[in-house]
Amino acid sequence: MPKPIYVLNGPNLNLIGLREPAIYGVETLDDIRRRTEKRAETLGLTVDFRQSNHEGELVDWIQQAREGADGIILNAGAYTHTSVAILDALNAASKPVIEVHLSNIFRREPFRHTSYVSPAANGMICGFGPKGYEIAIEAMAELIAKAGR
Ligand code: CA2
Repeated sequence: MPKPIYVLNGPNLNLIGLREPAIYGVETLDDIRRRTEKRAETLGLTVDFRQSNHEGELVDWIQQAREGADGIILNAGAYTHTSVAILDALNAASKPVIEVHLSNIFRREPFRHTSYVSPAANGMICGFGPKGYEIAIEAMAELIAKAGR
């Protein structure tokens, strides 16, 4: 029985489209949820799209993914650059993981150039804005199809 792809979003991503449009664009997280769900549907996947400002809640959701999801797409927001707890949870999840960022973190401040999440990810997409979530869904569909072969 296919399970949803968890699309997990970290701190302050609830503010995109409302603040800092020069960096994060004008689409809200709800707009991104809709376009992600739409792309997933065309690929025969379902999405469980969530956002939290709390590190522990993100860790709880990643732990739930072990039983409840076929894969994890994660924009950990600022926790990307700090969280060993999220890295450990991803390593324990035994699921395909794709890391996404709206902005190109390597064109920004040096502290954003390090990702604690990347070592646990199959791949990372950054710099394409909301389109990155669709690219991630496409890549996830391929990873799942390959794993099932
Ligand atoms: O580019 C991304 O997707 C990020 O994960 C977004 C995070 C940032 O900390 C990462 O370095 C890169 C920030 C999420 C949104 O933060 C806002 C802050 C102020 C106003 C609006 C959004």
